[in-house]
Amino acid sequence: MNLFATAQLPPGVVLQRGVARDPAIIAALETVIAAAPLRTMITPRGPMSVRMTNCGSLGWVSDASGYRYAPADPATKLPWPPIPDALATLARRCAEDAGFPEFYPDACLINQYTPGAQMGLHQDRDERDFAQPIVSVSLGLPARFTIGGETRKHATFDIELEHGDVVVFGGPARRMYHGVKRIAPGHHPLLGARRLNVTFRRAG
Ligand code: MD6
Ligand code: FE
Repeated sequence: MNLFATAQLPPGVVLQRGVARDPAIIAALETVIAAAPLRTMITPRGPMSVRMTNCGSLGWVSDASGYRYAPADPATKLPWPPIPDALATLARRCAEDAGFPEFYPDACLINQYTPGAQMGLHQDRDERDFAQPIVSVSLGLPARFTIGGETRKHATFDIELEHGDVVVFGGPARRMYHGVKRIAPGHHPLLGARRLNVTFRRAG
């Protein structure tokens, strides 16, 4: 772990650099994407630039009426694929190392960014229990991840997330606004011109 970087982060944000570099993680994600393909989700404010899918008993979905967790893929009406063991184990270990033992995610959101894609400043607040952390894995192209405070007006700062980095958002960080700046063009040896972000949540 990078203690210098970690020391500057707000309380509840734990950065674990390079802990998710095992290629088995990408292989597991590809099985999920094969069963539940990435798709553009619509929000009440328009289409997202990021393509998304899910695994787990609940998945994050959005349409023109708003967003929510749902047990089935709206595209097929089938349950989302299960969270592969390699991914659930990674998430549980990272949460434990950040001070959150017994993290058993039931929702795993996979976001695919290509150059130019971004994610606006948001809070994740549709999960039932904010005492449970969110574990976020970054793969492929690097990203500037913006962290603010509990209101939109709060000052923000950016951290650079690279392939294999994990961020655990827990405790006071759980309600902080955050987002991802436009991904710059580039090529990653394993993922090409894309970034995958995988967030593990206890939603239900
Ligand atoms: C991303 N991440 O890194 C978007 N949310 O592409 C998130 O929105 C996020 O990294 C909650 C907790 C950690 C995160
Ligand atoms: Fe988020």
